[in-house]
Amino acid sequence: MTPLETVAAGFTPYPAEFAERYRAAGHWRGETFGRMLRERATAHGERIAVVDPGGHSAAREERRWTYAELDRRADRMAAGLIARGIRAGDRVVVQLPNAAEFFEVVFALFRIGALPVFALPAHRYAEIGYFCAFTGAAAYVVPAVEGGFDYRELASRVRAESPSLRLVLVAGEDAGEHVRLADVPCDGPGPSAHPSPGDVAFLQLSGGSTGVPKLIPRTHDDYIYSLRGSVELCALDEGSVYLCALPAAHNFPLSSPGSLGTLYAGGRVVLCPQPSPETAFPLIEREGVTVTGLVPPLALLWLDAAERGARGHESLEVLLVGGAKFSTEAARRVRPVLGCTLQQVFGMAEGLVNYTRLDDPEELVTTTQGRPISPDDEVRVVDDQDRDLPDGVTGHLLTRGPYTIRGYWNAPEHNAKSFTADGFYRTGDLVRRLPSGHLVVEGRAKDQINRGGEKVAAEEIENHLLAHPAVHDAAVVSMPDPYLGERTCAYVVLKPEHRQAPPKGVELKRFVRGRGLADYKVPDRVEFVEAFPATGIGKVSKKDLRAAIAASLARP
Ligand code: AMP
Ligand code: DBH
Repeated sequence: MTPLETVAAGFTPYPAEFAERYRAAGHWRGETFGRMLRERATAHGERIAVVDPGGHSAAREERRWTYAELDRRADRMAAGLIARGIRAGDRVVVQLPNAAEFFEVVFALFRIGALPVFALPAHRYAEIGYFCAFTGAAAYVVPAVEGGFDYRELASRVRAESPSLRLVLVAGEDAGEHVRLADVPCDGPGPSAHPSPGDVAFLQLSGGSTGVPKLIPRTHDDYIYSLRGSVELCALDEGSVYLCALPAAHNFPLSSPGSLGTLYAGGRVVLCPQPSPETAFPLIEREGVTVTGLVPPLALLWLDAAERGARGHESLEVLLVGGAKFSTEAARRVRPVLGCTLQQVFGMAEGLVNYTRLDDPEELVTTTQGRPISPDDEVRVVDDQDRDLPDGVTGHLLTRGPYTIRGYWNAPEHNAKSFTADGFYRTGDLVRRLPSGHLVVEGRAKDQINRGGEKVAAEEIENHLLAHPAVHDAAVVSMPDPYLGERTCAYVVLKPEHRQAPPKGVELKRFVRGRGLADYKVPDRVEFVEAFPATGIGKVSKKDLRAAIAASLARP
């Protein structure tokens, strides 16, 4: 199979009648990312597209790239990647910090028709090795050293075990045994064919609820529609300055409206090396930032800092908060404390994104998670038997629409469970719908912990715990946390022969970390029990475990 055939084989296309409807409605306009950047460069070439303050391993000094420069760089990077054997349909794992190179590489790949696989800086050997193996990745792009972690070493290890991986590119001065990203661009021939708007543009990651992360295939047409819709609802235009404070590759800061939405609107993206108020506020002030997106724990940190008198945030007009539930109490503080409009956003990399509208009454903005972008987003709230529920009653959220996937990439068994026969995605979220169409997130049915916006699939962590020689069984559940909303608690049953001299909790944490897992997935707490509480039919009752840890935390 050619790389393009491999991509197509794992992709569940939109049924023809839906594709036609979305085109007829003007949602899908036949745009692609490669051409979008070219058009913006033609329309306003000398305007600044990306500001990177530097100070990371990709570059010490500040960079300010115009649209024309980003466009030119993407072309030269595309030519260089082609010269090094990257072809349409190749998968390329991109794991970069918030650096200008992220856009140079990603737009180059878009132009070639190669697919970025959007890894996060926090991912380690377990995740990256899996992404490379599962996608058959041809290349992997990393920084040199970032946050004290040497990605070149990780890349060497991954490369030794991934036969498909032909190329490791390092953003930074010293690439070690790999290739310097800065040495790739050239003036050679560009791509011979352009990707089609209906082609898969990239693979995004799901927070997941299964043993291994799932990959989300998004097309140019569907994703660009979600950008256009977001740009409109967030009122972005050429004068907008978006601060990318969360990891750039995550779906929220990428597309809601995020950096890609900002570039779509002809605005300016300012990359923030890390999201603390100490770093972000001065940058906001210096660059005249007008809009940004944060997860709830960071929004709380910003609110507290501003209340204590920290300044610099004054140019902010809109603050988007999403990724996890933002409490009404915190939401009410945004306008008085930060002086900007709050926009709640409830989205998912699989598609559906809900926003509160900028002109919604304060009550809706502070108590709901918004309503869908598109009039063609179909939302169902159903009971356990998939029967529709009336407004106001909490149930499972199912959705289908012009930018929601019809299947994970290459996951037929899982797709049979995650999608209804007629193509609705089972989000795993429990919501209540108001007559206005606004949704209130009430909880979660999926086996996942939402650690302040960072999703942890319980089963994935349980599998790692089960690999420990002393562990007989493991059940990972959420526990309440005042700062992150939730943290992870691992309940563990030891093998009988290990009960006399049990390992300590920290040892199990160290063990999980040692298996090369992203830090945020390491259990925050480990509890040893003799047996798990069971449900009526004998399954582990996670409900009881959650209640037990919550009760024990509540005791003084
Ligand atoms: P993912 O599938 O990894 O992209 O994560 C999407 C999930 O994050 C959603 O299905 C929700 O569970 C959660 N989520 C995102 N935004 C919000 C929000 N504003 N409030 C509550 N949960 C959210
Ligand atoms: O949590 C998410 O995945 C998310 C949150 C807000 C998202 O994907 C989005 C907006 O687009």
